[in-house]
Amino acid sequence: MGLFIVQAQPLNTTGLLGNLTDENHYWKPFYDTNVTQTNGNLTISTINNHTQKVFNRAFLQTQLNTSTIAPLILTFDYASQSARGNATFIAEIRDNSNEVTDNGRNKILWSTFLNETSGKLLHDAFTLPSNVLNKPIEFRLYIVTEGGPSHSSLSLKDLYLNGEPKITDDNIKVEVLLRGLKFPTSMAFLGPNDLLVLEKNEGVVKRVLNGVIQNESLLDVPVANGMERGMLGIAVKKTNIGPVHVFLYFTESVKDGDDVSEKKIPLGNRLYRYDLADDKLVNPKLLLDLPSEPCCIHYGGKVAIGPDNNVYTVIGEVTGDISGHRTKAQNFRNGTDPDGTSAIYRITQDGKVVLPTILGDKKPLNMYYAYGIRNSFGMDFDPVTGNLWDTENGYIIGDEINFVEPGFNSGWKQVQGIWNTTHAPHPNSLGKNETSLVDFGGKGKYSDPEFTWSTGMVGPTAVKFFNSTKFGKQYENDMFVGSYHKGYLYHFDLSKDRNDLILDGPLHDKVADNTTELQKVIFGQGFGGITDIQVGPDGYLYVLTYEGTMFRLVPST
Ligand SMILES: [Ca+2]
Ligand SMILES: [Ca+2]
Ligand SMILES: [Ca+2]
Ligand SMILES: [Ca+2]
Repeated sequence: MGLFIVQAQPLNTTGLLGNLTDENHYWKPFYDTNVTQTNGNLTISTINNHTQKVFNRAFLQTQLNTSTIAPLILTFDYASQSARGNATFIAEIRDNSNEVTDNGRNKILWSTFLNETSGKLLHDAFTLPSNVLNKPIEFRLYIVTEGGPSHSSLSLKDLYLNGEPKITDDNIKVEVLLRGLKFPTSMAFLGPNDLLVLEKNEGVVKRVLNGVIQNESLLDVPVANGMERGMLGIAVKKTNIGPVHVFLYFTESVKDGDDVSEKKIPLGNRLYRYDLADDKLVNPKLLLDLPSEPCCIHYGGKVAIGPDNNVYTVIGEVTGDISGHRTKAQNFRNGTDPDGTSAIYRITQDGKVVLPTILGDKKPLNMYYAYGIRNSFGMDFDPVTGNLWDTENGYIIGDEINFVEPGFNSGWKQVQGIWNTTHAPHPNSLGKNETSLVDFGGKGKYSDPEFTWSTGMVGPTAVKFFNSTKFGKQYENDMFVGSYHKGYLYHFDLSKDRNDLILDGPLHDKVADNTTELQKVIFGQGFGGITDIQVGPDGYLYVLTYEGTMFRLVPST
């Protein structure tokens, strides 16, 4: 049997533990290690005290024999951990086929230290590389002990790969609404049980009616689809008279995938307005034509309609950290004028400049609402205050949640998170005056993120305010944030004036310094790569993942 059937059918949340009873997949203790299963928990523990370094370990031999769509997320649910002396904990995946390294050992495909939990860590997740797929592998857990009294143990409640999501609040449960979407990036509701979903690589807009994906696409346009290119963002606006407007952001090309198959340069990252008529999107009107060169990442793409009825969209620096654009919008004081990258845009629904402008009158700066953005996959307006918030993606570290006032400068490429881009603490951060950044004649204002991660591999994506009472007063208008790499759904309370997040204890510094600190704001786990979050007309929370699943969070009873 396939232990990990990803995508083809839902994985059992009991993951590895569920297979302890399978004769083909069982944990083998090695070298003074006990492996026990009690109360549903898997515990590995050291037997003897050693005076020298010892790798106590347990193996699970298995095979990840199904192809999957990234990300491949391995989640640990801890029961307890007890470390004495200098014990450390390691998880590792080795190639168990014939491929061996020079020293005759099975090749290590992936390895990580497990965090010291101190009894506080409930769960942790890791994104696995795709090279662990389609070959026999050995999954190993180690306790490394070194001298002195070292009886240590690691007890897991569960260990699973791309399993079913879990919510930390028992009063809320997760339903699977549908599976089988192809790389969905964004969604928008037309009405109750009626929504539009974008499929990235084929450049299509699909309608989902009562949980069923309709066969006929509402729109199919040619898109470049390498890496982060494709059909990326959508917003729907109903008008009192006339057709429903559908705003779409995509990487337009001559035919689907010609950037990959023929090395064609895309036509551009473009924002269009369409009319919805007879189950089709018609009358395209080009509103923005943004850069898509030199290459294929940091394209942003989310679209939102503001309380001012203007259209907002976001684009990153376009291409990676070395070859990205170097203009004043990336805080290069001697750089060229902004070229359309690293911006949150604000335009009218007809694509006109909104007056008065915020940062300058020259095109395209006259449409910039914010700048200094490395990349973003999430934007939403606070339904109480009308303020804009976004998520941004850091380089190695420094993923962010930001309160985005008009003229906001997020600091890239001098600052990311609260660090300068060499990852030293940024001297001017945490509220002090900025002098080294571009401010467009005093019109731009830098501010630190309201929340930032100093841990890597987060990839925050969608941000959504829960303007619903369906989960009780305690969640009304709270902020939910999705993430790509670890499959976490985060939850944040806002301060009374709603300009800050309420962050207690070790998060009071607004920095998640480690996984343990994050536990308080992790609301759900095991979602896979979240790409969008919406509140439905039914008042429930909808979560979309890149693996093609749409979830709905509803009250448990
Ligand atoms: Ca297409
Ligand atoms: Ca920033
Ligand atoms: Ca709340
Ligand atoms: Ca902290």
